[in-house]
This record gives sequence, structure tokens and C-alpha cells, in this order.
Amino acid sequence: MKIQPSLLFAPFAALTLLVSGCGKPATPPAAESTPASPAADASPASSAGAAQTDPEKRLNIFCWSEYVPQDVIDAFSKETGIKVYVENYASNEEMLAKLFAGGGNYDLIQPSEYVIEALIKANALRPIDHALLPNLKNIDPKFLNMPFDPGNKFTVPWMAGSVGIVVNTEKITDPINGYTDVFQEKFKGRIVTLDDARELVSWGFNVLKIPTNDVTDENLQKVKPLLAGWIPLIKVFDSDSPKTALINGDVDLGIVWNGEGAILYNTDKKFKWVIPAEGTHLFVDSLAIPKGSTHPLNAQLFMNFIMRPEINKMVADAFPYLNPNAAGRALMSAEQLANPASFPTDADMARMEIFNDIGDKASNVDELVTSLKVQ
Ligand code: N2P
Repeated sequence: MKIQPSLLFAPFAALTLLVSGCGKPATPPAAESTPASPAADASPASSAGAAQTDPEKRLNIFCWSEYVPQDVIDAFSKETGIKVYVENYASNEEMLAKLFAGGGNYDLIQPSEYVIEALIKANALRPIDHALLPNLKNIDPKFLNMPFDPGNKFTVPWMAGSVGIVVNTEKITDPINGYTDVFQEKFKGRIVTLDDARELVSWGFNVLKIPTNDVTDENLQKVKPLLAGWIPLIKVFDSDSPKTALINGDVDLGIVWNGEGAILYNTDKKFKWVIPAEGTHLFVDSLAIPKGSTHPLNAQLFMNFIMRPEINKMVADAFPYLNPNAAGRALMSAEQLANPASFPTDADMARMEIFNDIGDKASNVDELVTSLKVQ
């Protein structure tokens, strides 16, 4: 991992930097919304008495790339007068490293389940106030009160999803059912995968029938030869937009996030989505407020905003992941709901597992994959 594990367990130094303002100023805006007109106080949210904002009308969001639509950010700014600054990351580990480096002054982050578990253990998240989050009622109860954040004391679900295989069926006619069908010598140079060490190791564990979360030195040694055979076959590592290599025809097979698979399926039905027979990761990505946030009310206003059905639908339209918002899902078309990459069957879901925090073994996972990539 890019973060040193010790940082994860000693967040106070980094957070002190954030709070005291000794860190660097927030990075220049990657995306700035249109500031609202002076009439913003008359917005529906504030006139309903629900909008409590911080004195400074600013919100710094640190989120996955290709996950938060610009039109959602613009709508929030227009309604509230809060200027939103967005910075992106391509992995949980990149987010953690920057969060603890202390330079970002982030108000909202978007961690996955195992990282939420780690951040809560490290006392690095600020509790949320459910009185400010009435739209939590829109979330499907299946995605609330999950083991990594009992009672949703710190997080609200953004999108869930899985990792799966995309096959360009115009180029590949062999049956592809699982990871071992993808990683064949004959497909060398025709594969894109996520650039994510924990994911790669979990695929190897799935093939060897090692439980996903049983990350020990011994099991990492067991998976090493398998990954050493797989990694040289991969042409492109891309966690931001793995669909691009498939659309461009640079590769014919991919192991990607399900939202990427859903976009490919919408683009052209030749892109078939396959849930790996050996099993896969069910992720639950959520919004959380780091302890060092200086705009926690604005952050909770944004959390509540994105759980409105019509705003959630804007997210699902742009990034068709597994939508945990039941009220938003009710607005989606039959075609959207039938996208096999977005919405797995119950049988497929039963073969998926969420990741647990693996503590300092995270750095061993990263070291293993990094060492195999450079060989
Ligand atoms: C969005 C990435 C999905 C995050 N581009 C997977 N946890």
C-alpha cells in the first residue's frame, strides 16, 4: 500500500495538522461549481428549515474518479450556495495516503467498506448526526447497519458493486466463466484489469479457495506463483476507466468495476458481463467525514442531498453501479434495472464477499503485487 500502516494507527498527528491548519492549503479546485445567487437562502432546503451550513460556504470532496457526476455537484451548489472543490483518487490506499499526509483539508471522503472499518478503528472519522440526514430512510435496509459501520454512526452508502469480467464476444468466443479462463497464455496482451493490489490478491485467493479475508503471510506465499503467472499477461492496469481500453479495442477482456461493465454493456451488447465463478468482491462505497473536516455541516447537507431519489438517479444514470437507494431505484427504467452488470442476481450476490480490514497485512499485499509487476 502507498500508506505506511503505522500512519493508519496513529492518525492524530496527521489530523492535528489538518485542524491546526499547518498542512498545505487545499489543492486547487479540480471542479468548481457555480456559486449560487444571493437568493440561495430562499432555497427549498433552507426554507424547510433543514439546511444547516457552516459559516464558510465551501465543501472539499475527495472521491473516486468517475463516481460523482458534475451535474450533481452543480445542482448542490446552485441550491445551497456552497462552493464544491473536488479531488479524485483511483484506490482506497491512495485516498488514505493523502488523507493522512494532511494536505487536503477534506470534508468528505468516499471509502469502501474495509477502509471504513479501519478508519473507525483509528478514530479518524467524525460521527454523523442522523437528525440532519432524513433521507437515510431512502436507503434499502440491506445496505444499512452493515458490519463495518453498525448503526451507520459514520457513513451513508453511496453506491455498492462488484468486480467482474467483461468479454468482447466479437473477439473471444471461448467460454469465459472465471479468472482462470481470463488468465490464459493465449490472451497475453489482450487483458485490462484494475490497478488494485487487494483486488488482484483476492482473485488469486478465490481461485485457490482461500477465504478472501484470510490474508496471512502463508497465504500470500501460496498465491504468489499464481499471480506471478497472471501479471505478465495483463496489458493495461487501469482503475479509473478500464472501459476505455475495451472500447478502443486495445484489449478484448477485462476485470473491472461493475459500473464500468454496465457502461460497456449499454454501449454495445458485444461486451458481456460475467460474475467470476470462483467468487468476487462485493464493495460498499460510502460517504464519510474525516475528523479534520472544517465544514462538517456542509458535508452532511451534501450527504442528505445525494440521498434524495431524483439526485440519486442522476448518479445512477451516470455511473450505473449497484444502487443502494431504494427510492432512487424506483425512478430507474426497466432497462437500467435489467443491466446484468449493475444488478446481480441473488445467486450471484450469494457468491460475493465484502473485504475486511486486514491491518498491517495491507502493506504485504501491496509489496507482493508491486514486486511481481516490476519483474
Ligand atoms: C468508481 C470506482 C468504483 C469504486 N470509478 C470501487 N470501490
